[in-house]
Amino acid sequence: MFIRRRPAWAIPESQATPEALFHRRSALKTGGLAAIGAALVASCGQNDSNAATAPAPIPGGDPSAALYPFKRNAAYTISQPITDEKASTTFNNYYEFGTDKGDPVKNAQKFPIRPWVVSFDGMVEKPFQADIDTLIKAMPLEERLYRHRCVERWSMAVPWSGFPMKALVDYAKPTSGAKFVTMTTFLDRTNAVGQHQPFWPWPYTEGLTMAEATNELAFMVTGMYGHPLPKQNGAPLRLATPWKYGFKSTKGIVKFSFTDKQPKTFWEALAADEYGFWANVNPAVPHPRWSQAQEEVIGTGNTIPTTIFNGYGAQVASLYPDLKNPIYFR
Ligand SMILES: Nc1nc2c(c(=O)[nH]1)N[C@H]1C(S)=C(S)[C@@H](COP(=O)(O)O)O[C@H]1N2
Ligand SMILES: [Mo]
Repeated sequence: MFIRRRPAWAIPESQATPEALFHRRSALKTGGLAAIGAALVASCGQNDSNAATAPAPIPGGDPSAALYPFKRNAAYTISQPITDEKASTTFNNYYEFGTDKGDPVKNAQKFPIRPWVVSFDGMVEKPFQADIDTLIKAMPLEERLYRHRCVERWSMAVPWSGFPMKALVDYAKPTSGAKFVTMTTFLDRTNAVGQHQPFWPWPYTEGLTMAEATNELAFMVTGMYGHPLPKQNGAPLRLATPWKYGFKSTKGIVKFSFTDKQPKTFWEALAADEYGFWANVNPAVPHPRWSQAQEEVIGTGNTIPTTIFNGYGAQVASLYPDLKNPIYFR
């Protein structure tokens, strides 16, 4: 038995009105790592044979499955152990499927991920759509080991399969005026229980500058641990930007829009003072409600110090002209 508690940044459904969000923060100061720990223990205790967690089969099988595993790119490695797959696939943030860490693995399995069409629009030579399997086959596929740091102070280390976002940007052919790319998650109120919650600004959106999106580290993810992504981890297409807090890593992407205006993101629309557009990891810039100096490595119970840009400063620090400006770090 355990007591289900919300992470500090989440709110119970009953309080989930914009008014509640902005006026009841003082009631939300409890929780934090204790809640994360409880959720992890709970989710890891789930029974594998639970029918609710058995993935809905794709008719004819996952057309991309035979492409795995992708060849590992040795340039992207890490010094810490890879997180146990059981931990990283049962302890998730994917609010489309519920706000508790164990909700996505339970609630996402019936969600259909084929057919899956990805749209490219806005400031591109010509708007177009691509079937996910056509897109995957057109991309330079590889595996990378990356660290992932959530704004809630937990982290993991994962072998992602996918392709550089730079290759996707080239495929989209943005025009020279494009300065940002917005990623949009699916909207499916029938199959995503979290999207029944009407006050949140669905669909989930996130954005990057073109310089960020074409940085060598920005990675489009289609799989993990050498096979296609589990639904709870954002199948069939998600982002990994390992120098930024995890909420930038949009899951279940259906659209890339190119624009010359900085997009307003899902979390910015909800709480701009807490979850900004830039969201680069920095242990020296606390979240308004908690320190970011440390992180708990899921599946281990260990707490380790957080590092600037999550350890990826060599690749990305030059993207940010003023490293003293706290706006880049929330
Ligand atoms: N569409 C969508 N993408 C999302 C989220 C979400 O709720 N919806 N949560 C984000 C957050 S806060 C984190 S930490 C990561 C979690 O990825 P994981 O469950 O694979 O660890 O997904 C990110 N992408
Ligand atoms: Mo997160």
